[in-house]
Amino acid sequence: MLTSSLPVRQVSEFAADVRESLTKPGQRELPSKYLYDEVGSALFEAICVLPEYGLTRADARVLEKYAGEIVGRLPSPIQVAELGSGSGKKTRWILEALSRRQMTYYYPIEISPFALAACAKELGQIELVSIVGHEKPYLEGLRAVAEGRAEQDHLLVLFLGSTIGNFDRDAGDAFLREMRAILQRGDALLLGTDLEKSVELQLRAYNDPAGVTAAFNLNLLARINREMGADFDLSCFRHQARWNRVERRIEMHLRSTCRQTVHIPAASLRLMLDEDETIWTESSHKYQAEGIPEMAARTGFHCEGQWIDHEWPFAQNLLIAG
Ligand code: AVI
Repeated sequence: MLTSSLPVRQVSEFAADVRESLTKPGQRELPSKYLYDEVGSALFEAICVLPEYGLTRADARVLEKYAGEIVGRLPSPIQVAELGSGSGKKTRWILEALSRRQMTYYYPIEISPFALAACAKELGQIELVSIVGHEKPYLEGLRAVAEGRAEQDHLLVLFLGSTIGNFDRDAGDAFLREMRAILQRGDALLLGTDLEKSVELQLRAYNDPAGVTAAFNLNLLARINREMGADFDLSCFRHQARWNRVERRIEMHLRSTCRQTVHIPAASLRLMLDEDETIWTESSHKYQAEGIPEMAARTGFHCEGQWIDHEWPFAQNLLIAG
């Protein structure tokens, strides 16, 4: 039996979100945050090691190479909060660099208890680092960390892996502004952003030949079947990755291969899909390095430094709350 089923309150929130997004006029959607149940999180870990998906390795390479330099630009003393820690592997470089100069508290913030456990296992052994996990949505967790800190402590927030790219551009700005409102002047945000590269490379990263990304995408329908008693027939859907040239983003869709009806009892929904109609499940916005300082200025930060991986164009941006 899967242990990742949600408590009743969250199932009904999930059902309400599924109902709302699938019945939107025009393009049907499903919120990308629901891709990450236990199976989806494991599939995402597998995506991160795919040869075609260079993003995670680039993110880690920049941190490994420049952690000392990045840490050298931070105020002292400083505590670290991470939004969506994942397994915590990349964070090691920053925590090790910081622990050379101070005792550090590290607060991973995650809604997934599995990811929090993996993170504690991965990072638990670093000397002079204490880990306190928060099983909460990002901003709620960050608020708790910010309120609990000692007066003299600054905060470094890590938002790595280009997760910001999964927000629409306006929602990304709004999210950074909300984050800024929780922080104090001089606090830091290390923001990872995947940079634009050839369309071919980008499409391959989200449509790998082994089908791992397809499985990750299709698992969302399987999850709705498991948790809501729905009857999606996965063999009647195909994974699709598209490059949206206007919005500068990859979009993941699930294409219905025939005209079909799906029942989702927990969402009180009977869904009729046409042949070739798609359900849009995720966006991954891509960035230009020169645009990041503007994004920082729009949202109450200034860009103090930028470190770029040229093998797989990716930028770590150090933003300071102004
Ligand atoms: C978590 N996020 C940054 C990944 C991305 O690249 O947008 C999720 C992902 N979706 C498909 N592959 C990876």
